[in-house]
Amino acid sequence: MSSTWYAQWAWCGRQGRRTGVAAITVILATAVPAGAAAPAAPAARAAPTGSAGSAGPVSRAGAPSVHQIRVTDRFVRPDRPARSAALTYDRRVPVGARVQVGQDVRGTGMRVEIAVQDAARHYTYGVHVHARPCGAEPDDSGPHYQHRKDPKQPSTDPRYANPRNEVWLDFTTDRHGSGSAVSRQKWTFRAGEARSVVLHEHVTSGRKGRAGQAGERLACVSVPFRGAD
Ligand SMILES: [Cu+2]
Repeated sequence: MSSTWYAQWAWCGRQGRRTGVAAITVILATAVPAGAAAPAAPAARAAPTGSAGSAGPVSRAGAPSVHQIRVTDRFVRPDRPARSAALTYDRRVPVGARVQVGQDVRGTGMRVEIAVQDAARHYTYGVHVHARPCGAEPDDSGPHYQHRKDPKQPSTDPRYANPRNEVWLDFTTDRHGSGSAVSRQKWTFRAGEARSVVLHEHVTSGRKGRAGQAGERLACVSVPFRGAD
């Protein structure tokens, strides 16, 4: 968990109270060609992640481009989907708890992270990237996103349902109900096939026949994850 990531909480808290709506930041990198006339300093400066909808270059000249997505919101009941990208179906993810999901795509790999505040205390959530957006029903988010798809669905085969072939973000909250997790992969999503992050009721199993299972779906965050270019 980088300090930058936590630093954004101050901003996202203010944003959430003021508007009550999803704050989605999509930052599209524009790589500066070698020898370009543009001065190096602005291109090398970090993108402004502290304001919703801001966009700007985040790559240094010559480095692989970086695409960033941030979704920050507060959980609402599933009958109010217009108010938030984050829906909760169960008291173990309280209405009003804050969530931030981020994706950084760099070259052919990516980093996905989640952070929550004001969730249940000392609680372990099983968390994964799912294929479809959140909906009124917990199952609307569909199956887990898999890099190599298991021909047998639902997938409980640990050769497919594992944290290298799927994005798992299990975490345990502290005494304040805060928690976070990071997943790094050497691949990126297929465009349009990864649409949400689901919080389940317990830690994710890795056992054969139960691999990838983490119990009931307690809450869901819709995220417009980027696919490969
Ligand atoms: Cu899941």
